[in-house]
Amino acid sequence: MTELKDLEITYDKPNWCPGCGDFGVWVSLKNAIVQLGLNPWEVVLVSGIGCSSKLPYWVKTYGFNGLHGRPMPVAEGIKLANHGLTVIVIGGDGDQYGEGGNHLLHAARRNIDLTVIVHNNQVYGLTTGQFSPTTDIGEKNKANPNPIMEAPVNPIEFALAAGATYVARGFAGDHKQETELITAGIKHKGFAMIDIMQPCVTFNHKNTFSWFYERVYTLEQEGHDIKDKIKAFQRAEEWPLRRPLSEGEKEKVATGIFYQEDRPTWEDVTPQLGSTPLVKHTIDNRDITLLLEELM
Ligand SMILES: Cc1ncc(C[n+]2csc(CCOP(=O)(O)OP(=O)(O)O)c2C)c(N)n1
Ligand code: SF4
Repeated sequence: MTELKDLEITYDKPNWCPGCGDFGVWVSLKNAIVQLGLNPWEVVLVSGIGCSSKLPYWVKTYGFNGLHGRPMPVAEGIKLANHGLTVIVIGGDGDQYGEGGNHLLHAARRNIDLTVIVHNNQVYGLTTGQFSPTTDIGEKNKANPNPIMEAPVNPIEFALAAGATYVARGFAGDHKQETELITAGIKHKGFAMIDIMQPCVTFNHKNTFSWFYERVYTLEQEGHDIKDKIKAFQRAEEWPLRRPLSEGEKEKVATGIFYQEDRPTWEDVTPQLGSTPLVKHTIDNRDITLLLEELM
């Protein structure tokens, strides 16, 4: 039985800024691994580059810290080589919706059995707060003195349209819900994307913990039907806004599971994998002469 102490790294501890939302995601992910009874050696955390992407350093499972925006191909490769493993992708909003957006799109439509946790702080944190694809319209800061004119990416709509079969939004200020969403995402058979709003206390002075506390509500409270894709799009459309706020208007930020469906995974429809992971297939000494002749 895995306990939290089995996931602790003893020689190092996180160097995120005090109060960073990354801590919340870190704790919730470890809780989810324990609650699911996963052994540390059955889990691989794959990340890109960014403050959030350092998370695998501080969880005692297998881990791979790759290139900015590129954790998805690595994770897909690991999953195909050994689909007995639980593979979890960790990245920031820049990593996943900017540089890695194309990989996210194709992994979602394949419905490969991965869980993607996006630490969405609406800035590029590690490189000192430049605007990311999810920065609110009209924002400006030291790194970007002119108000941003582009409408933000809507991660929930993006994942729904791409074909993800589990789509959720969490908030790093609600550990209970965050743990539940991550646990359900890992349990889900297919491509699960969890967008977690996690304030960057150093570089995003707008979307703070208190900003979210005043705006978040849960879909569960509203009786949302997670099997209804049209309703999921309607809820997703509420936020982020693609236009400046009107006078007296206040955003509503839905959290919880927007959508979940059962659909065959990429592993299910790839006959070469079968029920035994590729790494466990026995290699015999077949003569490949005929194959070579056919290809020459
Ligand atoms: C291809 C490439 N482009 C740019 C960079 C520089 N870079 C490193 S981290 C980063 C931003 C990370 O932001 P995000 O993914 O949102 O994660 P956060 O730091 O906010 O957690 C950038 C632009 C890089 N390392 N590689
Ligand atoms: S810069 Fe922002 S995202 Fe990075 S550790 Fe500090 S608070 Fe967290």
